[in-house]
Amino acid sequence: HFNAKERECIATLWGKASGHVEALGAEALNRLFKSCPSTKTYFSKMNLEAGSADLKQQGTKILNAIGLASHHLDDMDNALSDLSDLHAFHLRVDPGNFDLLCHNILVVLAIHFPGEFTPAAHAAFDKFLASVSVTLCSKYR
Ligand code: ZNH
Repeated sequence: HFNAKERECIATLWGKASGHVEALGAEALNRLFKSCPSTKTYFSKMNLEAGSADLKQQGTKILNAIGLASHHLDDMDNALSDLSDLHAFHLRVDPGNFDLLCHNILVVLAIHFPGEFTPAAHAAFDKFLASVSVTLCSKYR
């Protein structure tokens, strides 16, 4: 799983991001929708313009879930259980979309926290987001 250095990197980066979930989350979603337009189909009822209230609200929810996961590196299945039910049984988001979102989250962190986004932190956070994605996709059949 995660070694001590990885845990330190994840905690440091999340420590920087946690106070800005709305802005960072909205920016990550805006970048996702601009760079991968097919992902917009899941959010047909939302206003997906840059800076919209919907984008801020959804971005906040996603990043708060990632924050929760960062505090449960060793029991993510439990901590994200309801959320994986939602994505697998109700939303049925194609698993490939998770990589796209994770990539855009990394881009946003790299832009806003260049000092903390060292190669080691990049690798650790990438691994962390991948394991959040695996968890959220674990109940797909
Ligand atoms: Zn998701 C929802 C998280 C991915 C799509 N999400 C959601 C929520 C959360 C989340 C928290 C809310 C819930 C409630 O409300 O209860 N996601 C998440 C995370 C991730 C995700 C953490 C990763 C990392 N999602 C995703 C993707 C997609 C999605 C990739 C596609 C593309 N989600 C979604 C939808 C929804 C959600 C559609 C619903 C919205 C509404 O509200 O309508």
